Amino acid sequence: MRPIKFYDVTLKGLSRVSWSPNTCKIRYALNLKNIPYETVWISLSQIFSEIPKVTKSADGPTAPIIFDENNDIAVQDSWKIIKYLETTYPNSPKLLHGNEGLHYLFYQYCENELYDPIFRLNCLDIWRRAGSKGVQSAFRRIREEKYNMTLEDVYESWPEHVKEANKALEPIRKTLSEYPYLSGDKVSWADIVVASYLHTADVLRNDIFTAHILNGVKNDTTFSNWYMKMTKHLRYDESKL
Ligand SMILES: N[C@@H](CCC(=O)N[C@@H](CS)C(=O)NCC(=O)O)C(=O)O
Repeated sequence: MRPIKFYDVTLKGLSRVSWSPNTCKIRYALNLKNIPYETVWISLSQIFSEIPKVTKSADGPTAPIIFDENNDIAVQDSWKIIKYLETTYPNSPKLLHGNEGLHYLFYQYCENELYDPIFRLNCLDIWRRAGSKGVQSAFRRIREEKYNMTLEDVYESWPEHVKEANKALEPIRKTLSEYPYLSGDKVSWADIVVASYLHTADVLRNDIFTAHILNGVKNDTTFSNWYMKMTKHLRYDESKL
């Protein structure tokens, strides 16, 4: 089998670190499924110049995408990618465990409740490392319009983001106090989604993440143990620029 090409996004000063909550899901999935791949690192601005050359699609370019030479196919969007990997490589370890709908539901919960507070916690750091001036100004404009405040004010209001993230994590912590993984005995897409979102804060605002989220609930070591167990699967391939 030829290795799958996996497009991941790099930030200035963090070369070859999978910081993105979106691409990280697919790195986890490829590692856990033992599917051979090679990373193609691109910058935020290259999402717009390089991705369309691969997808040849009219859809707005986003990362992650994969290109599977074995079937001559490009797949865009992390949910579509995990479904593709599950059906195309049925002998690799399963991550949806025959429960696609339930995993989709959980994914939607995380997108709605967890993604945004984590993003707000990190958005000034992403902006600082975004690369070109053009990308930086578009990034700032879009987020400041959305949040109706400056990125610096979003940065300063981190206690609010932490509170919101911890609220969203409540049912997740509770589930992990009953089961080793979020969908039971085996690691699954649900674990990947939460671990990937948290990983962004781990990379970009490590002190706040560690003190207030990872160890944010007194006497709850189950959650941090689960997170540490997950990060062991965040390996890197022999990647190329
Ligand atoms: N739903 C998509 C979201 C991907 C996404 O938004 N990726 C970011 C990079 S981390 C991106 O491509 N942003 C560029 C844009 O939205 O214009 C997925 O899960 O793959």
